[in-house]
Amino acid sequence: MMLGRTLFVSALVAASSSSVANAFGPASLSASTALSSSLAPSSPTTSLQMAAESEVSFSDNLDGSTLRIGVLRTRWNEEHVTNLVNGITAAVKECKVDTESNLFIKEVPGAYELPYAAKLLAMSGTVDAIICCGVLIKGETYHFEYISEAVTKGIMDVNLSTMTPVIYGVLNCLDEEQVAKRSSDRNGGHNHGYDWGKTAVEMAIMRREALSKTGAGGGAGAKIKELEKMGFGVKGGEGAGVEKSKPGFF
Ligand code: RBF
Repeated sequence: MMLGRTLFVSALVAASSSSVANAFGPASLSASTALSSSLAPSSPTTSLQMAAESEVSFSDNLDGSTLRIGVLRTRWNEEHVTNLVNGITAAVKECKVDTESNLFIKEVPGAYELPYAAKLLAMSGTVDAIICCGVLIKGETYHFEYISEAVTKGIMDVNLSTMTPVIYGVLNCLDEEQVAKRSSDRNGGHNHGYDWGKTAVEMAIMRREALSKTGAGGGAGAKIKELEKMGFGVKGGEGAGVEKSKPGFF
């Protein structure tokens, strides 16, 4: 499984680090071929190993020096979420994101509020990718199931309706011990925030490449340009406000 995923990610990174024409052209076919190999049966893994190891690898050459990244984080489960945000910050820093001026971090009360805040931030057109970061822990009632499902669907909706990559940085765990293993590198755990930071940079680069692709058919680039006219993404769109240099809300 790990090898398959690694192949898939390598194929994507190879495609995105080559020319724009390749990134969303025929080269992406080889990525989908690699994906099918990632569905091959895997050897059993213990939950401790799964927590401790990242199951995904990233290119060492992700260049985020011109990217603006938004992080929306909950106050629920504050300590764990802060650890995750620290992981995100370390990862984007490694990718040369200017964390002083190009990393926007905003709190919301709980995970249920994340999709709404993500939509506002995406519509502001001031960020290239968003990470929604929170922790849901199962309690005695059905709240966990309802919130978890709504948030998961809500975040995907914002991805597709705004064409802004919104990274799913929400842990859904049965207890605090499971959270601790996934939000910190301590005690054999792995901070998944680190992977979410790298994912945000990789997807923001992919979006930039799609945006710069022009010509007949247009693909994702044309779709994004259509959204800009409607006021999503500030650059030059009708109904768009003053262009902002800093990432943030309206
Ligand atoms: N928000 C979280 O981010 N994580 C949780 O584990 C969590 N558990 C909740 C459990 C209950 C019983 C309730 C009422 C709310 C919980 N929330 C949690 C808050 C939720 O995401 C949201 O902020 C509130 O429901 C207000 O919309």
